[in-house]
Amino acid sequence: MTDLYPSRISETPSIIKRKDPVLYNIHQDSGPLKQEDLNFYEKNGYLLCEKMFSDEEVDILRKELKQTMDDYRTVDESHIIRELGSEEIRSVFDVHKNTEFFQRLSSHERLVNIAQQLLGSKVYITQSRINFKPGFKGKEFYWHSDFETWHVEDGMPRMRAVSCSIILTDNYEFNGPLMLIPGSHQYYVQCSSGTPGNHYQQSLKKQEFGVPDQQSLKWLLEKGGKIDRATGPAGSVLFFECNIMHGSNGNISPYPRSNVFFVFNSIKNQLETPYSQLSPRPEFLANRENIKPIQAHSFDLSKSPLVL
Ligand code: 6CS
Ligand code: FE
Repeated sequence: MTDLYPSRISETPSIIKRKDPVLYNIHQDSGPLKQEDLNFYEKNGYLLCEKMFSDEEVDILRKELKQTMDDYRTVDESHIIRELGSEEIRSVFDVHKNTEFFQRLSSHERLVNIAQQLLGSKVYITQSRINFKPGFKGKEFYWHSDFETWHVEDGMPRMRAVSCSIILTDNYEFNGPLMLIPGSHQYYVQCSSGTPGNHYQQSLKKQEFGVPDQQSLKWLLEKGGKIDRATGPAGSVLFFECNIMHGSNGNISPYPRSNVFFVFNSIKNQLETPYSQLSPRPEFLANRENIKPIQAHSFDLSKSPLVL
């Protein structure tokens, strides 16, 4: 089978055009997003929906996030990622499986209906995580396309996934918000070759392979015209296309920046063997077991235990 998106096979990086649509089977009536939102997403590769969750809901979400972090503070398991050279928690993966609250949240109709509308099919979660970026100490995420990693290391066949980041703290210019290059999802940067074994153990702390070269980044930036930032109040939700070039700076401000992050993949785009010689990454990063389409639910976040 030919690989539509080869990467890390040559020492010389290059850029090819995207070979998949951005929106699938799209018409406005198939979900909650309006035509102008769909157009924005198609053109730019992301969409920030301000205040999708109310202040009361954000309080509950933040409490659950803190609880999860406290629960894992001293736990040494592979799905809990700490910062390089410190005990500070950077990310907790697989929250849609390991915590009841986040499991339910991942089926919330507000999120799922949008993911279905963008991807034109039923969806499932291929990866979930909570990212903490504490004040003073939060570290950066270097520029990358998620799809490049998911294709090469996890065997995601096509660009038909969307990440959904629920912003739980106000995001300012100065507390390390996500930065995105508009329109970069239309191009695929073929990164230079070489990936160490068990790459994820290092890349989740600091990614150095499967990242674009500086020339390609400059090229994407010239095309896109600017670096956009996902700034906005807590409760906003950012949907971003799996191939958009993004990253974030460290956080030396006193204000934390944390988010919950679900990756919805089309049920028609399930993972295969990696598009490389690498062994598949663990289940907590790339879900393959018991894949079922999500049934969207509407429920009240403040009910505890949550009633579906
Ligand atoms: O490894 C992953 O699946 C995600 N994390 C990083 C640091 N890069 C690629 C992707 O976003
Ligand atoms: Fe990413």
